[in-house]
Amino acid sequence: MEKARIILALDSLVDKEFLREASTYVHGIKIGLPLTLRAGVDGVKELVKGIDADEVIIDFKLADIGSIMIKIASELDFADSFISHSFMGKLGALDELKDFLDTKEKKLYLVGAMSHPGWNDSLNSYTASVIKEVDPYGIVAPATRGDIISKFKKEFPDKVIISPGLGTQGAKYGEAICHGSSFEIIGRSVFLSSSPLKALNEIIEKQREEVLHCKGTKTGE
Ligand code: BMP
Repeated sequence: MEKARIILALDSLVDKEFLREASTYVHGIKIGLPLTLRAGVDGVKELVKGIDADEVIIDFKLADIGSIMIKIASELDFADSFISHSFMGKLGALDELKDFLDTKEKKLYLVGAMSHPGWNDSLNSYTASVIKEVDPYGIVAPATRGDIISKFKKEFPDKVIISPGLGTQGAKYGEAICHGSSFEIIGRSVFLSSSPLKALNEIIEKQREEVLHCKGTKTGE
């Protein structure tokens, strides 16, 4: 069966057996700083070893000068992709990180806009200008505000958009895909459940139904 358009957000320790099975249903997993601080880099490496994810994304939201971001990424060479903020700009920061990741054949995602209520959408024209200059592989845009996803998709039709903010943060499963995202990022709605695999399967079903429903009406392809 085709994998669900989901990236599991791992922000706390999870059971390896659960992850092994869950990874067969979803596109990718996203490793947060809280998990890495708890498990250590070797612990995270061990956790993801042998799982079936197509993409392992490190989400430390890098936000520093280039050489420091490169140092951090170098310590995590088991990952396929890295998420960085975009507000630092290109010269001396994101240009260096992007070049480094390109040489390692790894992907860079830049945060276009965040999902929480306090994000100021007037920053988005600036983040979009940085995204244009840096030309990352993908963009993080909020499931909580579908119109913002649509704007980024319109401006960057070839970029992979990944979107957090579903379930616990309020957005409906499938809604981000319907607005143009490639993958929905989901964490607590799975991991805080007493039965994470059951929760994940229910979410996958809800996402499929919503995307089926919006196909042809928005950008649910
Ligand atoms: P949850 O489904 O538990 O709300 O997790 C969302 C995940 O997406 C977290 O790992 C968080 O760091 C990340 N995230 C977010 O919630 N909002 C953003 O704007 C950007 C993120 O990366």
